[in-house]
Amino acid sequence: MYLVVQGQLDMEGALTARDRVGIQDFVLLDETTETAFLSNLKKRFSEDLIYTYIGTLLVSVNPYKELDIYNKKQMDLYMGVNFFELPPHIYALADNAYHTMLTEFNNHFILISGESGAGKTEASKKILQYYAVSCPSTTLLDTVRDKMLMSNPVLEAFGNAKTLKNDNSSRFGKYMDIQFDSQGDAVGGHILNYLLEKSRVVHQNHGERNFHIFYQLVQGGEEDLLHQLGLERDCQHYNYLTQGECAIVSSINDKNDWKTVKNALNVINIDETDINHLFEIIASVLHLGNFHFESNSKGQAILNSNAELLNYFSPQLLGVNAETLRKGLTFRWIEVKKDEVLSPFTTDHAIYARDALAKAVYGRTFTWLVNKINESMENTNSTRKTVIGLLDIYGFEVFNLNSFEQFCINYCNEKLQQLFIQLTLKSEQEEYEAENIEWEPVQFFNNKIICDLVEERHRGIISILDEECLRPGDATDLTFLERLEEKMGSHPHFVTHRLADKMTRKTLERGDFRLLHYAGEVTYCVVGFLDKNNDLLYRNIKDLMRQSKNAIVRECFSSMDPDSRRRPETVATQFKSSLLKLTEILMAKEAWYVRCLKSNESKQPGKFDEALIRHQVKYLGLMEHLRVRRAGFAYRRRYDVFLQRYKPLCPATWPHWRGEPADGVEVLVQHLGYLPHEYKMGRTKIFIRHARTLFATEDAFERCKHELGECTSVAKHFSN
Ligand code: AOV
Ligand code: MG
Repeated sequence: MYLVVQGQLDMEGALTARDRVGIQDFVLLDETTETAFLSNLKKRFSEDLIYTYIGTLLVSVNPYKELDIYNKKQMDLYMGVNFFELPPHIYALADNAYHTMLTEFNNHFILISGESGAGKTEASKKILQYYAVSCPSTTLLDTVRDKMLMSNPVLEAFGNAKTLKNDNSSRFGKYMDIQFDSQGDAVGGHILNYLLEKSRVVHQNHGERNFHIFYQLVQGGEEDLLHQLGLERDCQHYNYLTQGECAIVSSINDKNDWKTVKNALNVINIDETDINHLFEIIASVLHLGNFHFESNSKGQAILNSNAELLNYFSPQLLGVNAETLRKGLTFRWIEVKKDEVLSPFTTDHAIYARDALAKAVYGRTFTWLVNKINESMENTNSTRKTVIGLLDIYGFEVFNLNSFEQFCINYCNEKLQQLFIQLTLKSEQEEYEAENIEWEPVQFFNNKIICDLVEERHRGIISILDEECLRPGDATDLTFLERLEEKMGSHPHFVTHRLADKMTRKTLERGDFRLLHYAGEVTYCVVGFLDKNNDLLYRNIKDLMRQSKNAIVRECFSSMDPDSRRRPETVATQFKSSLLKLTEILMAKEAWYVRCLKSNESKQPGKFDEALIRHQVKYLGLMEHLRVRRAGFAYRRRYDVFLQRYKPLCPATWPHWRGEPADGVEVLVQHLGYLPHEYKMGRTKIFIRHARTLFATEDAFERCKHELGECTSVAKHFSN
């Protein structure tokens, strides 16, 4: 508790943060060595204290066990309470973002980062729950909140899957705006989704699964429903579900999840007809996966599947003519002098066409679902809105075999690291310079060089990949690799087959290239890069889907580029543009950070793998962040803004200060007893070293408001 004693702020309370179980804020550590950092983290982790601050940044270590710290009682405890008054918590961060938004009427976002399995999605759910439960409420708004909450199980069912890193790994990126009105009521939401890993629909590596929804339907679906969809209650029956050889996972209860998802679909206003269409699509994908092709004597593909099934599922589920579908999967339709000519596929081609269709139908349905959720969470009433954005994307990942998907995911993580660097380390130091604040620069690794390597126009990997995709003739994955080697061979973060031994003493296979990412080395196998980047679907199949009787399929395919002859942008280029837009959206908001750390690779409760955590602390730049924070200033406010808010705390500034705002601020903070090392006066702003100083001032303000609230002029000031 902070006390105002004759105008002085007593910060004893805040300093007792140093307790038996480590220090709550790394800024208060005696030393800033990595060893001291890790030892503090470990001490706290062994006491189930998974959260620690670096100033206002929250570090979270995945405990891999349920902790009793996410209940309503805890939420109530953290409501309206400043940082440092209570043990660090994700609720404290959520609450502080919320209250800053309300007092400053500006937009915020919470960037949750960390590698795959570190706890980002769990953290984002906890934040959303906090807002849904603890913001003021009305019956009407309750339904909006239910929808926001229920969007999670639906999107996780369709967009998450078991990988080797995480049993519930996000396979899409998600940015969700939670909209608040001026009273602080959560009134609406909007989701932007990023690149779903569609290839998982048709292929899963060993030990991994397809998206959860398939298993939920097969295992949890009601008898009638399965019968209607022509499905067996046996995952082993479906090629698209069995490649990873782990359809059943002990940590996942597909049957229960099915019930949750069905209920959630109702809450988010998807009507019965659409729900049926949705399940028909899921079943269609499973049936498609069981299509086999054989070669006839001329090497042409022939569909060799259960004719009865084809005749049933095509019209009944996918809503298209069975014969046209069969033709679409075994022939290419070419226009010759305005006539359509059928050119037979080989079996490889036919499999390609089948898989492309399955991926396209699933991927577009996912986007349809996001749009539906957005419609249901849309708020049209309130005029003045501010938002808190929650960013939860797929974390950095390295497998034994890394492909185009890992390339995109890891590139996305590079971009977010770059954003973090720009917003914290770089701009922070630039601001001190601009404000003439004396400052000892902190060195840090700037990963911009890796972002450029991937995305630079005409020169980056994506451009080279696109060029190969567009080059007519003999372009293949291997020619793409050759181009890369020609152009990138000497780049410090790119390792080619030829240079591998010399540089890293680790061999590379012929079809591989290696990137030295901010978070570690990743070897990518180029096989499939061109196809995945092109993501082509044969035109006749698209046309067929556009005529589907299944309304969702029809909608998904008719909303495509009307000029279907024009070549669509490649997947990587689209992804690059969407990340650029995301960066712009985020840059316009005030940032809060949650850095999630994975405690161990084997998902064991309570195990603190020091080497693994040290590595993450390093690459996430936490030590540099700590150094900047310690040497720097946690808070800064423009003089006029600061003075306007806190002037009632000092007789000399209340009700009016006639001089320069900076002078008024100086008088005010002197009166409040700020010590010289606690703040600095810049050109346009006051810089306050520790957040707790500002919070103590804020507490004094609240107290003053309470005590003097009856006085009209003061009350008027507080209501502003
Ligand atoms: P991720 O989102 O960071 O990975 P998740 O949030 O899905 O990781 O967390 C992975 C698993 O760790 C969860 O399913 C939980 O079992 C456990 N876990 C995480 N946070 C907590 C917590 N606060 N308390 C208890 N258990 C937790 V990825 O989406 O793969 O990048 O792509
Ligand atoms: Mg996740």
